[in-house]
Amino acid sequence: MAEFEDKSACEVTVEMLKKADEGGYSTAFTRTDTLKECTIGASGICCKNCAMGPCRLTPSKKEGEPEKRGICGATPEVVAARNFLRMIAAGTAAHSDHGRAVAETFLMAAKGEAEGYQIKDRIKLLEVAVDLGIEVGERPVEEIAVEVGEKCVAMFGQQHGELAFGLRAPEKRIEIWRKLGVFPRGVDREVVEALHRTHIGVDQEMENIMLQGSRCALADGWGGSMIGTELQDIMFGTPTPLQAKINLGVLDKDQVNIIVHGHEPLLSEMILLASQSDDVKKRAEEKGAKGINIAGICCTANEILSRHGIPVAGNVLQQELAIITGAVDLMVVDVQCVYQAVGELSKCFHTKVVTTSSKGKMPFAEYVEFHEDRGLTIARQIVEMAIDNFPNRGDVDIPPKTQDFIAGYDHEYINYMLGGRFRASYRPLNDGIIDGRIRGVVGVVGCNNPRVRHDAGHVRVVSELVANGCLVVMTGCAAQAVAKTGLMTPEVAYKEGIMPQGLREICEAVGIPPVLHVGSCVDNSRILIALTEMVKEGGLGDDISDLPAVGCAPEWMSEKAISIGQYFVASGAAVVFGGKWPTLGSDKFTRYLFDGIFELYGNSWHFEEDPEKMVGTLLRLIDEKREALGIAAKRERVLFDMAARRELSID
Ligand code: SF4
Ligand code: MSK
Repeated sequence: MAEFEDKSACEVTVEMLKKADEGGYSTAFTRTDTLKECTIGASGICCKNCAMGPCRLTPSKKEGEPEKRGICGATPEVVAARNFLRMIAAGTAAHSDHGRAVAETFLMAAKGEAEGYQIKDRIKLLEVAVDLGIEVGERPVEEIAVEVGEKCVAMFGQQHGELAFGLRAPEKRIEIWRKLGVFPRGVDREVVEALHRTHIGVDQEMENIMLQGSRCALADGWGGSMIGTELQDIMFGTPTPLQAKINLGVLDKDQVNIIVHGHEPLLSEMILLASQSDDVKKRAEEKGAKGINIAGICCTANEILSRHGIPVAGNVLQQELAIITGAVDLMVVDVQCVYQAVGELSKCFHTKVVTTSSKGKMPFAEYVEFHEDRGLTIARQIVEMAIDNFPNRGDVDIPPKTQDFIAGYDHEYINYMLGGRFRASYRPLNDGIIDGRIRGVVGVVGCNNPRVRHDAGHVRVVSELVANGCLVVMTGCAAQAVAKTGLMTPEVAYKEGIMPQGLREICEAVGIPPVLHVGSCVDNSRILIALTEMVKEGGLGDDISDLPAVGCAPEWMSEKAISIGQYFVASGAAVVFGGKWPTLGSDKFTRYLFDGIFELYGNSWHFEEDPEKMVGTLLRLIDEKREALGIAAKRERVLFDMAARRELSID
């Protein structure tokens, strides 16, 4: 079992890996063992941007030998910078194409042309309308919604000027962006320009390449992602805290199990709606099932979790393991983070895998094209496919363990919970930081990566941050990793040894856990708004770069994570990544990202492979900001108490 335990810190995952091994099933974990990474590619110095290459600019082994150049003369730092910018562009494109699909559906819903979708949060609609400069007055809600939808759709193709949501940032940050010329113009334009600049023979200065890196990433955080989050909230409801369960034990042997996986809630919201109708439930009973059980994986899970408390089956590395339980009657996917392997693996079981987006098809899967104008009808068709597949089940082996946790802490709710309905504000949070009860705020986000022990980095970093008095906000698969430990329950505040007295007092008084689940990957835009609110509240400087707040991604793997990291850095927050760093082949470019850009943004990137050392870096960065603000207090680093570790099953 030890060998399996080396691969994951999640007990349920370890159990399923053993089962996969016994059954001879290939998973991302086993493929990692057999697939050696290409060290040149991994260090960012392989260029294949034209057919004169690929040019592998490995460092010279002999002293005095000149540095390698590409056939076009490209230096390692330029190759590394171009590769880095291409990652940002791909990440921005993924988040923003999600945002565009949401905006287009929103517009259809506002016009009454999207079956099953509606305008649920009218207050948020008006707030967003005001931010977009739309006249509200006594106008009908539908009319305002149409104008909001049109403005948001237009932000993707906007060619000039400044993205409207970027103007929500603190004034000082806006001035920095204007001075550097990195205020994004339109979402698509920044992605296109990033690809143009990295084409052979265009941008050959790493500093200039990275200006576009910032502009493109900002178009993600303050553009595509923010549009996605805001309009999803208006259509499906702004999240508020609710209790849910997590881990593969949420699958039910007696019910039809449907896994929703991918990213956009446009599909999963309709699947949920379709599964609740009486005749669909009756059909399930006729097939011998006690009901229909919807569970999520990856960020689709986070979306329907945050708004409906739908259980989470697991994070990205558990997608294949879910199928190996034999209990999944249908896995329906849309876009992003869906492993191609699930299609082929499903053929070893009765599970149907259904792709729904024309952007993402897969061998061995059935394709049911999703169209938002007939969303509910198509969702119903998919739910019926799952029901009809229920009698085909073979052996079922569901690991029984689940964990309760609380999700749904968006920035609006944080505002409300701290100050109450009549004096909602970030004042208590800022005061808690100023008086030292909260040492700092850390956003821990991102994926799992089988090249590092599954969930271990997230859990280690977060538990130690909490033990050292930090309030942690989380999104994505990282949030799911920590939800599995129990650190996302308010009761944790009453346990000994978990956190220092000051943080404990705040958690007890407000009734929150020390770790807040704030949603999916696009919801990192909520963290941008929360940081801005902290600045505007006062007492912690006049820019995001002054705050004792840091971002980190201990187990990242996706290009979206690089885009997220860059938009946080360009917005003024320090960012620490774990796992591996994609530019180490060029010292010059790496030093620029880690030190050079500090001059521009007031913070920079950092890399720390070891989670233990990562905590040290995060605390140091927080303490430096506290020192600069004149609110520093001398304190020792606390290690997470062993008894508490056992109580939370954190190894
Ligand atoms: Fe090589 Fe230059 Fe072509 Fe890249 S762009 S593959 S470095 S010749
Ligand atoms: S799903 S991007 S693996 S967090 Fe957003 Fe998880 Fe990373 Fe996909």
